[in-house]
Amino acid sequence: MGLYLLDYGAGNVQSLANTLAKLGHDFQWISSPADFHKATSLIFPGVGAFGSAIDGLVSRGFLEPLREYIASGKPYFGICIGMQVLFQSSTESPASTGLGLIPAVIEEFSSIDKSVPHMGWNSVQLIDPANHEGLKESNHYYYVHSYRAQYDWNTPEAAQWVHSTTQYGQEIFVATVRKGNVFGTQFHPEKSGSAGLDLLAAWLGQPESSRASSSPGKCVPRPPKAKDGLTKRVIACMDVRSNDNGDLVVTKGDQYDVREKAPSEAGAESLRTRTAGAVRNLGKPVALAARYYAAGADELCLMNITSFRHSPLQDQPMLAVVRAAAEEVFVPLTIGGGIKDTVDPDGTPRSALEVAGAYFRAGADKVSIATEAVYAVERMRARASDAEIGEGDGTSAIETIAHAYGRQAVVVSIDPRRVYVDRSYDGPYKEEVVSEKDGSRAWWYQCTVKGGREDRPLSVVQLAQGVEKLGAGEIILNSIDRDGTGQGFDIDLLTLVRKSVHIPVVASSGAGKKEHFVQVFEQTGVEAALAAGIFHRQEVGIDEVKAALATAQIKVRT
Ligand code: 1PR
Repeated sequence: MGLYLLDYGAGNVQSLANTLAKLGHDFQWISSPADFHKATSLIFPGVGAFGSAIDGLVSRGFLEPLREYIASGKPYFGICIGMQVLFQSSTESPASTGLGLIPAVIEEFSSIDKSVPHMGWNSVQLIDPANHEGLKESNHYYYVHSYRAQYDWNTPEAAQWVHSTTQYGQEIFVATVRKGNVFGTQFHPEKSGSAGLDLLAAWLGQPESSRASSSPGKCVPRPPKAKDGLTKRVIACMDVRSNDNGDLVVTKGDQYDVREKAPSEAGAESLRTRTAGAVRNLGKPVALAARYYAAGADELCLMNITSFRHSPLQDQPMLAVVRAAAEEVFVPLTIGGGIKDTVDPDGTPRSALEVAGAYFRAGADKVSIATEAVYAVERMRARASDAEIGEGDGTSAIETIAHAYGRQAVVVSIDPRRVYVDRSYDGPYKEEVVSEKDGSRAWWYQCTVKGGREDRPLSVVQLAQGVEKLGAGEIILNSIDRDGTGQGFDIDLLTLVRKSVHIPVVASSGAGKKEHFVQVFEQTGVEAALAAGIFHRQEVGIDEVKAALATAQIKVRT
């Protein structure tokens, strides 16, 4: 069978390649227009922005061969943007024209009642349960997109393509399309754990003749239900650095200090088992990533906390870690640390976009930016008048990466610290001052750079709103005060930021028991919660966290 994958030059296509390898299918990449004639099945794993995808297809001379391939009746599977290009156009990139097979337009989600992008695990509702193609309504699949095709059952020419729908907020949108030789999913099967692997295996397992034929769908009215099916995400985070022997290890700090405490601070237990001053070693990154995937983590983060760059970009040790982790893990993988303009040891400049591109090609799905995000917002504010956030100038890492790969691929990791003030404080951050319920203490949250080593004159709300404006798709909100303490997430911090932005917020730092996850989802509107120490030390399992959330009637992927 001539199975080919289409890569238009942006986005993480490596994940799909890893998935097919895992499923035991050989494939080739489309590398020239002539390859479309050799393909007997074609998968287009599009990630990123609609316009970049169309531009990428045009510049490689792939757009017309793709149109001809689909018209020839041979099986086609489009993923995310690979499905969206079948439509007429997208408001994401009004100047670009899609293939126009499906007579409808892709539009942005409304953020009035929900965070945008729609990011996380949601369900599907089949139009005709008898025609499921391996899709299960009981499963959750991983979605990450800001634009969607609304399901319009009153327009039969478009509705006949619709195979299943999903609800986000009060919007019903197209989850999968199926007609003739075409199958398309808005979600990412290659990132949807075993549910996604099963779906791809079902499609690939059919004879090519079955894959190439299906009847048009029915027009089924589907009004929104009271609640959508998006689940809350539980994320395991691994802070990675080299230890004193030069080995890459997963470490974990207390308030960002990753070295073992001196005997006087550490107590008898540590005295026997640890070496004061050494970098804490909690395991090997790839082995831990595989363990968390198997345990049901909804996403994984790898943070390169010292962003070591003693080697050329392509030899950067963290790339090898991402490559190896992506072969084992079929849920989204975020990589952070050192996503900025850098220079190789031989003097070759590497833009943040190139650095991010190297990670995406290695198998990362999102990059996380911390220090550079603070500087970008500072620059943006400096260009604006006092009362305004300002405008990006298109050069920051957030903007360049979001433009090429889509905003859903750009996460900003914020490292704020509490600054205690008098209750009479009347300074520049007075609007953001939070007080203890009994009024005993008041504080605001100051942003830091370089892993908390340097404070900046920027508040957490200023940073969060600034990075949203620049095009970040998600925020990981750490707390230097809570990191590694096990005292629970900083609810005040999370509430403050959650209400200040429209993009998803991931709660981070301080989880000490499963009840802290219930608390953070019940008391703040955050979309996900991340923990490190309790998972690394096996004090609480991801399954226990999910069970506690389910008992508290919080939707989770089980
Ligand atoms: O500045 O773009 O190069 O990114 C550096 C990244 O490395 C940032 O995301 C920053 O948060 C992270 N980082 C830098 N130094 C440290 C450190 O610990 N010394 N890690 C560090 C910060 C915070 C979380 C942690 C949660 C949960 N770690 O990653 O996993 O706090 O921990 P817990 O559940 O154990 O409480 P750039």
